[in-house]
This record gives sequence, C-alpha cells and structure tokens, in this order.
Amino acid sequence: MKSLRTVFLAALALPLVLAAKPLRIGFAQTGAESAWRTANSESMKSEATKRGIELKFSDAQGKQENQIRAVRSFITQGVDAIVIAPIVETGWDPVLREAKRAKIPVILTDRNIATADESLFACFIGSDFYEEGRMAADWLAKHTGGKGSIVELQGTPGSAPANERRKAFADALKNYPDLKIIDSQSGNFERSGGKQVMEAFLKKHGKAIQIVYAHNDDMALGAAQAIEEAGLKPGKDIVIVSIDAICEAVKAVADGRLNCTVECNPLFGPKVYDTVAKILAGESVPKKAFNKDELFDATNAATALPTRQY
Ligand code: GYE
Repeated sequence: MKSLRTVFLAALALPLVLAAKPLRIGFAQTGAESAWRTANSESMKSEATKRGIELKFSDAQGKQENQIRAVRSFITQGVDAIVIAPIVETGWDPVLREAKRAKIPVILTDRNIATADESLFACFIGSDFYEEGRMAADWLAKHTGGKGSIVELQGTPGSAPANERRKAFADALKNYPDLKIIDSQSGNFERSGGKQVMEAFLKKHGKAIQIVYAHNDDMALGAAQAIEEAGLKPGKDIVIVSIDAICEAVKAVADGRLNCTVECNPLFGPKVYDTVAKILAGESVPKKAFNKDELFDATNAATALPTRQY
C-alpha cells in the first residue's frame, strides 16, 4: 500500500505532469498526389509545431487500407484526437466505431465520408466540392456562350471531390444542352495521370475537343503539356478550367495557358487544431464547416498572384 505521503506528493505533481504533456494528434493523410496535398500537409505540420502539438503524420500513399491501418495504430497509441482526410467516401464505419469505443474524437478534414451514422465523427472541415464544380461550370457556360465539346479529367475514383465536382458540373450542364461532355476518365489527381489521359483523348477525339474540365490543377497542367506536345495551344485552341488555384495554375491563368481555376483552400491546419481544442474542452462545434473559395480567370489572376499562399 502506498503511504499517505506518496499519494499526497503524487497528487501535487499530477497537474504539473498534465500541463506539461503535449497534445497527441494522429493525422491520416491521403498521400502526396498533388501540389494541393503538399500545401495541406505542410499547413498541418507547421501549425502543429507552432502550437507544440505532437503530430503523428501518416502518408497512406493513396491506399485506403493504409489509412485504416494508420487510424488503428493511432487508437492503439491512445492519441488525444484523430484527424482523417479520407481517400474515398465509403468503407469507414468499422474503424470509426473502434475509435468511438476508445473515446477518441475523429475530425474529418478535406474530404467527407458517406455513412449512415454521423455520430461516428465529431465534425467535418473542408471545402464545398459541389459548389466548386458549379462555379467552374457557370464560368464555362458564360465564356463559351453555352457551346462546346468537353473532355473531363476526373480525380481519384470514389473520392468525395471527384464525385461532387463531377456531379455538380453535370447538373449545371443540364441547363446548357450544347455544352457536352464527350469523354471522361480518371487521372487520379496527378499531373502524370492528367497528361496520359489527355494524350489518349487527343488521339481518340482529335480536333473535336474544345474544352478540358479537370477536377484539379495538377491534371490541368498535365493536360496543357499534352496539348502543347500535340502542336496545339492550351488556353487558346482548347479552353481549360480546373479547381484548386495552386500558385502554378494561377500563374498559368495569368499567362493565358489555363483559362480558369476555382480555389480550394488547403491551408486549414489552424482551423483543425482550434476545433480539436474545442472538442477536447467539451465545447460544441459545427458538424460541417466549409472554407470560402474564390475563382480566378484572366480578369484577376495576375493581381492575385503576389498574395497567393500555396
Ligand atoms: O483538389 C486535389 C487533391 O481532396 C480537395 O485532392 C482535395 C483534392 C484536391 O489531390 O488536388
């Protein structure tokens, strides 16, 4: 049995130990497929360092099973909170139930999930992908007079941004019967994927292609390269619209090589950690919080460039 004195000393020391213990947060990142992703990882890491948070960062290399494994390992390590950027929308319930049983709050960032049980996560923080797709389609309708043949470069199959950007765009096109998607394939959100798929599209459809709608800038930039290699001028012979607004794409818009990019802000490290702190303090947080996104085209890209942060 412990002596009274030991118990007394231990009780005195406890608040000190608790105060000194840094927050431990596990972050299951998708991978490193795009410049957007690099900026997102950097924001999460640098903000953790700034706040003295011990961040356990896992790169799933584009595979959901790796992400699930990372979440399980965070549970075993007994972290204070788990942050996930879910690669795909489905298949999360079992591992989220394990986190719930272990009483570890889960914050979804960037991409949402499809689940019938929303009690399995504390909240979602990210962009409204449907709204981004709608903005891209509206811009296109306005700048083409509602006419043209489109090829679509989709993001990672099954991912929330690919699903929603595709759906929003298709829904908006219903109002413009002469704007048509003639082909659509996944380039996996990667530059090399965008280039390869565009090369195949050019071989198959040749001069019939008037417009490229890419679900992200990396694929749009890859497609621009394929168009140049085919002896055509991206941004002129073929209109290119995409999403993310990474620096390189905003610059390409200013240079006339791309025509429009809808912003999707990846710098939400501060918002994520503020939210984690609130949850751990027992405060309530909104179930879904969306970042506000802008659109860049020839009218504002050059002016915006100096202040772009990613
Ligand atoms: O648009 C793309 C990235 O989930 C919003 O994933 C993110 C998307 C982003 O690879 O570049």
